[in-house]
Amino acid sequence: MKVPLLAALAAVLPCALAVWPIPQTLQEGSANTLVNLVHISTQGDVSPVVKSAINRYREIINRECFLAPVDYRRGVLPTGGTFGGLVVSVASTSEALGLSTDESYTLDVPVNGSATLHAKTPYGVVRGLETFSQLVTANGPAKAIANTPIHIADAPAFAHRGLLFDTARNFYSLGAIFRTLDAMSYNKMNVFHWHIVDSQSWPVESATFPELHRKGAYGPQMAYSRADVQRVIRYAGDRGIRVVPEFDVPGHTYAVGLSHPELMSCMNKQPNWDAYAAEPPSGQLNIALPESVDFVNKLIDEYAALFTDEAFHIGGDEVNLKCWTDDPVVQNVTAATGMDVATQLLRWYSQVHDHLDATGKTPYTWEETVFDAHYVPSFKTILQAWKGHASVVNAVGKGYRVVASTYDSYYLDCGHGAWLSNFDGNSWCDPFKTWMHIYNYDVLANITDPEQRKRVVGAEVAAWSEQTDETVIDPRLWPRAAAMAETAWSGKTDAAGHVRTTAEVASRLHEQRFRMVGRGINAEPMQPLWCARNPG
Ligand code: CP6
Repeated sequence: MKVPLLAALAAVLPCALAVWPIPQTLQEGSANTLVNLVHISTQGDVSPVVKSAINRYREIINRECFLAPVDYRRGVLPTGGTFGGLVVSVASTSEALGLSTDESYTLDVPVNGSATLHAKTPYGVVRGLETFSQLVTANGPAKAIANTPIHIADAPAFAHRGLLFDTARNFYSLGAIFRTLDAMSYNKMNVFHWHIVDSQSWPVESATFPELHRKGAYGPQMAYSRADVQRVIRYAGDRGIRVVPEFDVPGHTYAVGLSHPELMSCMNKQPNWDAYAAEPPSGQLNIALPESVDFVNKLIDEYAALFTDEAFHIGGDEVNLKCWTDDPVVQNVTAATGMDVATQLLRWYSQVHDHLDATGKTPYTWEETVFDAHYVPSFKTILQAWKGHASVVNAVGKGYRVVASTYDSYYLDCGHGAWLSNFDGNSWCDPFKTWMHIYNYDVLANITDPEQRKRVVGAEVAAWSEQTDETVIDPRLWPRAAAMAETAWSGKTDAAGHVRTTAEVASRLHEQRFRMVGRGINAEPMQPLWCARNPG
């Protein structure tokens, strides 16, 4: 009785493989492969990153027993062969991780016998193991890989697939950061842009200026030690994720003034803070003081060494000129030299950018540095564009490489109501961005010149945290960040040049959402489970 019933169920449902993000090439067959305990072995030399990734994925695959929605419909697949283990090989043991790291891999799963995963670098292995883990699904009392034989050849469309994580407006424990890095790796994201400090708090230890975190953190337990930072970098690196720190200057620095009031302008103007800052509390480094340049350059020295990534983000956004025109020290410099505020700001940027350039790092800066202040940084600088897609087009047109972080597509904090003094029911970046809205955004739109298209190095969603902390971070990020992750890894089109639609990808994303929940990420539901059980 049992067997015919199961066979009948299975016959109804040839399900497409639900890998997220979708690989560049995916050839699938019509058999199914029985999977018992999964063994993963290596051939040739492999580096520690590969070994730890194998241990992680062996654990995930052998433990994972959730049923994603299509599995409910599918019933138990009849299997035509038995999985014989996964053999991993990698051409390089170099663990260098940066914008030019090769993340490509090929994966072959036969109907019967051993599967093979090959990559050029350890990080290609990490990506390929994630894909492999997504092929293995529950199948009655055992597991199976459907649609064998499978051949996958995969590589990212964009080199920078980021998440901005703001630990200054609200504090996050290391556990929440590790969980977020896990979730990023499930979606093949590779840049953790750590917006670590801002006006509201300075939650990271400084050895050079220990008073910064002592006075600037929300509390003694709410700061990351230098050792904590190293743990985050290692945890991320094991998952092929770069940690790009942002020390946002000269705006967004009120928290510096808690220990260094002598370096500041327009500290804590009340009640009309909004004449001096985008959000309270107001306070910017005083650009007329050589001491403020010196201070920032010493911070760059310390943190460029602590944060080992090739890139370093120096902020530069949302500076308020009135903060400085009202400042007596700035006024004195103007009187003595004839340099107006805009000119003093240019001088300040150049002194800080020259120092950052000299560390050998790749600088990142927000677009304002170039578009509003008209500073011309070195062309190795990458601009992060957030003021709408026109700013992406503008940045590549000026010859800069750019990361697209447009607020009207990628700001995940939007649509959660006001927190400022005018509690009028709107937030400044309404409306809420749905996963469809995020998926439909094309970072290359209106950029036709092939050289300019190449300068779009990637995409980044932002989790500004004025209204977010670890009680809500998972559903705020997931599955919406995964929508960006697919467009940044797979690109907008399939091999035939067809632009994927949200209708086509919805059930696959829904499955990825269940997969993430099964792995301990509290991703929010996209629809009632009923929809997946009653398709069409
Ligand atoms: N904080 C910092 C922010 C924002 C920016 N920088 C921000 C601005 C506008 C919106 C959302 C966030 N909160 N440091 C801009 C890059 Cl809509």
